[in-house]
Amino acid sequence: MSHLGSTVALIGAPTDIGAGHRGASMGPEALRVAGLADALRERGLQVVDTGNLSGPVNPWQPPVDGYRHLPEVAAWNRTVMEAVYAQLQAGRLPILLGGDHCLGLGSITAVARHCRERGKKLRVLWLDAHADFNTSQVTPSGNVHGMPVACLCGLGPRELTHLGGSAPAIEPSQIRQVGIRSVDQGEKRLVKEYGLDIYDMRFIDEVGMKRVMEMALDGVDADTHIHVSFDVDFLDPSIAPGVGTTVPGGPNYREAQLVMEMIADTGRVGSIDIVELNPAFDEHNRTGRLAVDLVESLFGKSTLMRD
Ligand code: B3U
Ligand code: MN
Ligand code: MN
Repeated sequence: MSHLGSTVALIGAPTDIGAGHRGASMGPEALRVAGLADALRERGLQVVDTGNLSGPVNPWQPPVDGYRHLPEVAAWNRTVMEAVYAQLQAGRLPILLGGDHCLGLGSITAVARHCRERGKKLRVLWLDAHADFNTSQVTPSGNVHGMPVACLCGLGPRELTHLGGSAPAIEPSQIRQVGIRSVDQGEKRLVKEYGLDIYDMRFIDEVGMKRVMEMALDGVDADTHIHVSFDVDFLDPSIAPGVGTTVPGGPNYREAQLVMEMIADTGRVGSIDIVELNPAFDEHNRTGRLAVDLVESLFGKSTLMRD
């Protein structure tokens, strides 16, 4: 399946409501300035930029009962969920321009509903330095961008776990996490308990990225919808400094390209999040441009043969 002629919808969600640093709210514009729309058009896609969603301002308050900005996080996620669902209904491939990673909750809740209604299998590829499986009891920060995977699996406050009406939105067996290298103490226990499929950096170093992606994509078939949730802090900070929470020891440029190319080869990408890009930490939009470069590969651009 080629994406040639398909329509992609860019959805900006300019907020850092779930993050521990300000600035991911500037992510959508940085991706636009880095030429995302034209790069996708070059790949033969139609591109509709739907502009930016709006939501509550960031009140920058300390956590309450283990959550920072819970009502505002819920409001943003409801808006994101509706926007992503509307684009899927219209037959377009949504690309959510975050914003911090708490928005993956709204985005994936919408995608899960779409897949249920169409009888499609959902595979979520969570590319991240972090497992994002914290709860209010174990979080070291109260920042909800460290919790969306737990919430999607039904673990969290009702206003987040029941965004789509019922919980859980997805089962842990539908997710593969790649690039993980920072998991908090209590979070470790939870990911084990829930049986999350995590390809951490140690495993990637031991078996290589090619084998890891073969494993992460195993079972993907013609009835599968792949959702790529791309947290830019997945990348090694030496190539991607423009994020709030850098963690050393991430995939290098070549490994990251291979990840995107192998996902592209399946032809099953149905929706994407690009999150945590923080221009306040970036160098002349270098990380924004790298994200665009990698998204091009996700849509089949490669150096040889396939172009
Ligand atoms: N696990 C930490 C840090 C973190 C999670 N996601 C990001 N940072 N981007 C936490 O605060 O939950
Ligand atoms: Mn994340
Ligand atoms: Mn992360």
